[in-house]
Amino acid sequence: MRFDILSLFPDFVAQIAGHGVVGRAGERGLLSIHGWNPRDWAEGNYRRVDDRPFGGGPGMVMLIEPLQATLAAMRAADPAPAHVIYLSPQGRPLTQARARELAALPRIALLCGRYEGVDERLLQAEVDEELSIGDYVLSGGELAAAVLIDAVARLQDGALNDAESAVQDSFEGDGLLDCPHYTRPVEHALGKVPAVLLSGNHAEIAHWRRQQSLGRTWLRRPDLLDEAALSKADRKLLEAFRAQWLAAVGEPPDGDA
Ligand code: 9WO
Repeated sequence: MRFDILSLFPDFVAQIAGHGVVGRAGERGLLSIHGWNPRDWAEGNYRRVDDRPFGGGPGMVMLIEPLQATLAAMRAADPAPAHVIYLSPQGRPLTQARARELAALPRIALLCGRYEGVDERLLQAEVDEELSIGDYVLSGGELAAAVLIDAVARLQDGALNDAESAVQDSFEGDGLLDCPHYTRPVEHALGKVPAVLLSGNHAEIAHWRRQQSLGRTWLRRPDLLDEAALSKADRKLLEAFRAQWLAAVGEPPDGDA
């Protein structure tokens, strides 16, 4: 799969996205990342890529022409059709489900805005999808693009090692939060490892982990619980977790119905 980054700082995105799992996927030939700087396609001695907003106000807006020229150069470099994504707080939320769909595409172009954003006409004409990685404002789309590349690249077949894939399946399969993890030492000033994990009883361990996942999702992200398809056994595990938690704390967590 091919990623094209359109940005005033394309190397920055390629750098942060080029480590760890994603870097290894690149070495394995599973993906490539290409940077395109609109400054290189801007006209005149000053190579302007931005101008003042009509209607007044602070900040600058990215010009149509340099971005169109950059997109044209990007398309001319490879015949594969590119799905063009603009990263902004106004986009639909990026989810694991959407990342999985994007991972099946042959080519994704990531348009990274700076300043106050991009002329709306360019977005209307050239962008297939606008995505947000969360409800906060960054200084530009670059970090959001790196996040998207990381989320999508690790889903390429062969990107993850076996151990990493197992972890991924347990999160993605059910949409619940992960259970807590422990390693050596068994006893530490900060606390003991839960005895069940030392029991060697794999069925009990699996039950405990499932219950922790359900309980943490209930406490921290009850919105995810609404979407999760819970089995009868899950409901019993969660009910027991709730009863224990309420007995210990005495009142339900914020926002619990
Ligand atoms: C800058 C600015 C300056 C003066 C007055 C108002 C202003 N608004 C902005 C602004 O929101 N700039 C954005 C920066 C324009 C699009 C690219 N930028 C961006 C993307 N910030 N945060 C994101 C982002 C992308 C995906 N998910 C979360 C946040």
